[in-house]
Amino acid sequence: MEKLIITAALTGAEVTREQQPNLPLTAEEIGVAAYECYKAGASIVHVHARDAKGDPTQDIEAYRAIKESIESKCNIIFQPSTGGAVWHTPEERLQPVELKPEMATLSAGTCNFGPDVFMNTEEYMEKFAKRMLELGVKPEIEVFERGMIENAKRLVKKGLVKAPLHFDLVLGVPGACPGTPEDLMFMVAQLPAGSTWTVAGIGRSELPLAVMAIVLGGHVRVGFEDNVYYGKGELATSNAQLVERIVRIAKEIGREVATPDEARVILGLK
Ligand code: KMH
Ligand code: ZN
Repeated sequence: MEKLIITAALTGAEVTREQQPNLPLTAEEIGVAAYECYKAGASIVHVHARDAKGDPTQDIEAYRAIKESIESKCNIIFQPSTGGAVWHTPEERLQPVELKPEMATLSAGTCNFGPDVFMNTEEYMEKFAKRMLELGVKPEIEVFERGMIENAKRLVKKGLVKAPLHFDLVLGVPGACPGTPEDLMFMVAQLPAGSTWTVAGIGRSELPLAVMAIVLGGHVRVGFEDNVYYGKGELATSNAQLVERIVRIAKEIGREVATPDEARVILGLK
């Protein structure tokens, strides 16, 4: 089995300091959190920027500051979000791709997202994919529902995304696909042959789905974007604490953990 890639989703667009007092918000805080996760065993950081008030922003300069902060500390793979928050325009969301990161997320369809709608029309999925292709940015295909895997296959047919694809199965978002073991097994079975995949279980599904992915040969995403708790009613003290637990479990099961450079090879990054 290939080595395990652990992604730390540090901040997200929705989580607040009221919900998680240790949420990293500034470029420096996000850089430090990325470094702690790198030391713990993560090889990718999935990043959302926040403005001076702590609100989500897709401003390219905010992402540039985060990228520089992370790169000054370690060689972890920087993966900015193009999902942003549900109210960002597609033009706002696409901005961090212009920094030519090694990877960026590419959401593969529209779904309910709690009380809101996370909008990803075909026109904009194609626009995002085309720009990433032009800039040599590897998309991580974000899948919240079954049909989104078919949308990704259509992007490949149109020549807008190159196989092998890398998927992030985001399971347990209220309003989208639940995060049960059966849902994960079903989604994995639908992926095109040769794909790599990671799972981001939301809330209480984070840990069980992560353990399944370790066993099945997938990869794992943890972090405050997806889950602010360590245990029932117990807030995590840091993103790194959540990474450390995955490393411990992987070691017990006998799955080695990838360094950032090993993850680059597995994902075919330049
Ligand atoms: N914040 C969500 C609406 C991504 O980062 O690419 C979308 C999201 C996906 O988080
Ligand atoms: Zn995200």
